[in-house]
Amino acid sequence: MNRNLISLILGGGKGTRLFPLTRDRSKPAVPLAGKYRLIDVPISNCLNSGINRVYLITQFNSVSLHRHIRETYKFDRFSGGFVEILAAQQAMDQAESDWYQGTADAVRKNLRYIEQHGIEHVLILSGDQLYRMNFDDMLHTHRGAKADVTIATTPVNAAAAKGFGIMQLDSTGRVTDFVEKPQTDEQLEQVRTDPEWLKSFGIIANSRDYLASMGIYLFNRDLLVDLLKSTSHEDFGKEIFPQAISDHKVHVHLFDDYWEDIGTIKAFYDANLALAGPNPPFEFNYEDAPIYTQSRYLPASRLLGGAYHRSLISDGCVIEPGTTIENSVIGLRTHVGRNATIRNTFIMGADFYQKPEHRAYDLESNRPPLGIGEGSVIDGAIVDKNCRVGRNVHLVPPEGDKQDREFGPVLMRDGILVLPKHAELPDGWSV
Ligand code: ADQ
Ligand code: ADP
Repeated sequence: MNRNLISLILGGGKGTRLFPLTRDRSKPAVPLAGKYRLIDVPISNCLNSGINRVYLITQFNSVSLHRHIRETYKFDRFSGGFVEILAAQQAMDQAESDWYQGTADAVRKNLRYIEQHGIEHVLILSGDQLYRMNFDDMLHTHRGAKADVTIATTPVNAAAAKGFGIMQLDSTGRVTDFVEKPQTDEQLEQVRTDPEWLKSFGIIANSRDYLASMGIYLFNRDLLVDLLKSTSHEDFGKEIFPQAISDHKVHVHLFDDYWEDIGTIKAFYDANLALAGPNPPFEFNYEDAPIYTQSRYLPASRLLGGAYHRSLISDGCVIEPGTTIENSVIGLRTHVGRNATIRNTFIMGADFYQKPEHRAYDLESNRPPLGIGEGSVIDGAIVDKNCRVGRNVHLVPPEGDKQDREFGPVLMRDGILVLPKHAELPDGWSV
């Protein structure tokens, strides 16, 4: 275990990009791949890299996040390990209007944890990315270069480059230019990297001529404290790095493997469905570096007959006969009624089981029970937890229409229908 390094995970600002999934919970608690939560990814990467002192900075500490962290990440007292939530809402000296500021500001408000005795390095991570990385390799790069700061970087193409902080390097790998989200052709040209340079590191560029910051930063502790105390910069990408590169040794750690920023509805949806395919770009079950999550005592799922293709079915589900499930992720405790069709959809499942007599009672009183009702068709949607979808409901985005809008309780984002947590759709409901 690395005792001189702490990790800070940035667990989300306003969380508007993942709305409505973040309506009732903080971003790190958003369910992922049927049985995990977003926060399990960076925490598991830390634990698998020998880092067991982890702070999670979040704007608000939802009950679900707190419960998940408490029940999942337990350390014995000899290890010195912890995962601690630092919520802005708990910093009583901050006025409410101060909450939602940038990443550097969020770290600045928690300087007292960073300034603790014995800490040499601080690793700053994002809470909404899907990847597997050994941070020990990054520390090795950092030490080898005698860097003050090391930024993990991955090559991306010109279209993607507009969404990231893009860097230019000298021949030693030191950052000489940092442009946050370059938009114009001139800006892009300014930060393009010669593919030959990448090739010398064994990376085939294939038009990925831009080195993107992955939002993963390794700082020498004293420098980080100094940078945050001596400026009022609010953001690492927009302000801290563009300035720091001239006065300090800012280096990169190259990474060329699966890495997705899943902070938008579209990216989140695509990444989840990609996991259901035959050759998923990301595996949760690496023996030497698994992704951890809460262990639950749930029975195996019951699939009572139907056509199931390229799908993940989580624990504790009951799928009635005659169902079609295709290219979908079905979360914990989902009940799917007879002859329902679910395609290209992420159903997050339920937090609790409903007894048969309660289901019967709901049906008698014309309220859809938990789960997906008989004969319903869902295609191209995210169904959040504890939803009640009635019988013969048609939840399919209108053809050719990509405009963000609302259909009753259902929101359309990037052409994907999102049914928020606890929502109900009566029998026969249609978009
Ligand atoms: P963005 O992802 O656009 O770019 P930002 O919105 O600052 O940057 O978010 C980074 C992470 O910090 C996210 O996980 C976010 O949820 C979290 N976060 C933001 N504000 C926060 C706050 N006040 N408190 C707690 N957490 C907060 C950044 C960099 C780019 C880089 C990309 C890589 O600025 O240079 O390329 O990340 O994804
Ligand atoms: P989310 O995943 O949407 O953030 P929560 O974490 O708040 O949701 O809920 C998950 C846990 O809450 C479950 O493990 C379950 O124990 C409990 N829970 C939530 N709602 C209920 C309920 N209505 N009845 C029983 N338990 C519930």
